[in-house]
Amino acid sequence: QIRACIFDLDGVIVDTAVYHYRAWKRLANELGFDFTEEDNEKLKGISRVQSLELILGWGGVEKTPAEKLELATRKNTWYVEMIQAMTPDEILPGAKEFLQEVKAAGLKSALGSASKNSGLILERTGLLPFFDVIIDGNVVSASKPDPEVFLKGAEALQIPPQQCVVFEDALAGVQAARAGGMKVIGIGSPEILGDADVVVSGLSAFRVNMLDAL
Ligand code: B16
Ligand code: MG
Repeated sequence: QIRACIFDLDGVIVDTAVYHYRAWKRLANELGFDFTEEDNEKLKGISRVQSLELILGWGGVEKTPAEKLELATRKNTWYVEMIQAMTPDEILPGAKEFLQEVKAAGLKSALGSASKNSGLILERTGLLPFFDVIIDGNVVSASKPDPEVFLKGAEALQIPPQQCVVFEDALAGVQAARAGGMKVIGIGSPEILGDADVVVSGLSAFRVNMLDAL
């Protein structure tokens, strides 16, 4: 019996990957190299510092820890400028309706995101009231596929992991949910997220009553 839903943010509720891409690309360009939108796929679900390490590797650029901190901060300033301007129109199809359905069914909701900017994004899109608990990059030390983010969500909701279901678009996130002993709904393609209990194209293709079959 599922009693709580834990949602990843980027790729499940909103598509902030495009803004991450624009900001990281600008940084790479300032450092004298470029990377493709295909490369950007590898940054989904990965923390800010890990993303920077990968990008510097692609450009063959070496930096000191202090320089890395400055670069990550510079990128985040541009990123925050863009997400400040987000509106409810940017909620992914079906996400708000599904969050409403979850609430109406009496289930609990938590956010389980790697982002340190999740509060701002939920506020700008008007989704903050739908979450009982927010677990994000500000309170988590181990990145997905480590289950910490989702286990902290379950703990804060006071619901056993076995009674939680995670909604994730990244392979590392599906693995994290599994490692935490939770059910998982993959959002995206079955080729990549095959490890999930069910894979759907988006939340518009999912209904609360489908949780009964898990
Ligand atoms: P920030 P999620 C992740 O969000 C993004 O997918 C990933 O690209 C980003 O690097 C990470 O958040 C950290 O974001 O720089 O805002 O702290 O998919 O875990 O909701
Ligand atoms: Mg994601």
